[in-house]
Amino acid sequence: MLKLCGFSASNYYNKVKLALLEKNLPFEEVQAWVGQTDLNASPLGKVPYIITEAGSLCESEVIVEYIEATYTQSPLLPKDPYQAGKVREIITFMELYLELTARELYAEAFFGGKVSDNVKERQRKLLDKHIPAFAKLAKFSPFIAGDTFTLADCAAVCHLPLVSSCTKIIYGEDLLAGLPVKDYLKAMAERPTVQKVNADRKTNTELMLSKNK
Ligand SMILES: N[C@@H](CCC(=O)N[C@@H](CS)C(=O)NCC(=O)O)C(=O)O
Repeated sequence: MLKLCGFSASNYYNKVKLALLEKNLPFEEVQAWVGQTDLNASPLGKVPYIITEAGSLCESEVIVEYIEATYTQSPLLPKDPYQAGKVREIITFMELYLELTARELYAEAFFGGKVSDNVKERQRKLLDKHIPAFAKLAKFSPFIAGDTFTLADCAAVCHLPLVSSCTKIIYGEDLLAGLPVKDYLKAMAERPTVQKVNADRKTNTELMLSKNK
């Protein structure tokens, strides 16, 4: 059986977990905290990674693409290559320009650390440029890439809440407030798969924070 390695507080881990749940695939979760990962499977020590019968794979987008190509049930990408490209475009924007930009602030926003004013200013400028660009691509109608649940929703459900809460903590305002993110997340949270991911995330985040104390 496919093994998903990492921990449920991680947004990238949860993106893969949500894709597996949506496709109704059997998988085993193997808890591996940062610092306890298999460096052969994930050379940068990042989570998630998966163990398949063929071997290991790391990087969440590579993993979900592998799963999508291997298991055709409940497709999470449109058949049409251009439409599939539009889904991937939204994922790339969310990860490269929103999540990774906001990530520079997580140490202070979530982990009791400090981020310099310079970094806060630099990331704010980037977010002020990246968020309107993302807004041009995202559909929220009702799914992030249009009328069907796709891999872009698996990513959005896990990344957007972090960008919202982190910018609220650091800048005193949710920089995604101009987009229908709240209503979107509320609608997504009606899915049993999302409920499972969110419930596990809450429990695991508490565990992680108590371990780090
Ligand atoms: N691009 C990677 C990002 C994964 C990532 O950053 N995971 C975090 C946890 S949310 C991690 O493992 N951080 C530890 C580190 O970077 O050393 C992916 O898509 O899988």
